[in-house]
Amino acid sequence: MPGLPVPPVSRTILLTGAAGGLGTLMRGLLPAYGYRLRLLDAVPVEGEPDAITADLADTDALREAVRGVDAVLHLAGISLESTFEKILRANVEGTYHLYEAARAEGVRRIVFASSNHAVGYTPRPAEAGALVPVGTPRRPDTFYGLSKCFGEDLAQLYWDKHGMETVSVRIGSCFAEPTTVRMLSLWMSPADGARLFHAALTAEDVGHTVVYGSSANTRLWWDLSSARALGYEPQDDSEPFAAKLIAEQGELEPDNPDHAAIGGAWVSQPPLWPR
Ligand code: NAI
Ligand code: 15L
Repeated sequence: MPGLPVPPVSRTILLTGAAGGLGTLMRGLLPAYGYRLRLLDAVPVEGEPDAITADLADTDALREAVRGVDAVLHLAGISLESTFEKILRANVEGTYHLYEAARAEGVRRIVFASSNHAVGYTPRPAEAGALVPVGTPRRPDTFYGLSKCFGEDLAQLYWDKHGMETVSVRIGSCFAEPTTVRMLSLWMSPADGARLFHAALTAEDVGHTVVYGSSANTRLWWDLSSARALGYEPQDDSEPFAAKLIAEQGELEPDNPDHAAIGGAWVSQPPLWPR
């Protein structure tokens, strides 16, 4: 059947952040790949009475949640800029607690939702067709982006130290449709998101691999080759949305805050201090 994975898999995956936007999309899409999903979120997951309601700070609940799963798709966390203290607790300490629980329970692989904001200050390519490589130095644009850098380094440490594998997916913008001109370059359709997560969950010998998460956009800014090497074959392109968005918002001219860097307007966002 077109669009469905071949072959289907039969694996139990812990999906953290299951109540969120991306978690909700993936709850809809990943079962078609054969996954059994165990769900976790700090808040109840609507329509899912068996979902685990637990904070990433609850180490006992995390141990139980990861017990017996084949892999974790780790989406939980603060998904926008916040105070350093909040980011520290949810994204830094929370991700550490998850990795420790997974290590203790012998889970072999985590797919980690990193973000374009880990490289947010990277200038967007000046020439059409030039692509930012996955090995570009990280340049977080926010405390949020910094926490994603931490997550990537944590993943590397757990691979080197414990042999636990991770695919860190620097997601662009995964929503039903792109809503800004910048997103025309970074958009990952939900269906391509499921394809990429499936590839990241099933590819062999990934060690710690960092990939960018986008569809095959005509206006792509970054290099998808490490994602493709996992077996990811994006099927979508944001271009059908381009004419309408450009008519409404204009091209990314220098006066547009989204113009200069991959992180868009996030690079000019003032820091949020603790109180
Ligand atoms: P979201 O904010 O809609 O969902 C995040 C979920 O995590 C929420 O349901 C929230 O309750 C849960 N959560 C937050 N702190 C928690 C904690 N301490 N313990 C347990 N659960 C907690 O975010 P979205 O858009 O679904 O993103 C999912 C992940 O993907 C996030 O890690 C985000 O940083 C990352 N990402 C998403 C992108 C996107 O385009 N949607 C782009 C780049 C990265
Ligand atoms: C992210 O990392 C956020 O989690 C998501 O909500 C979007 O803002 C996305 O980046 C983006 O840059 O569009």
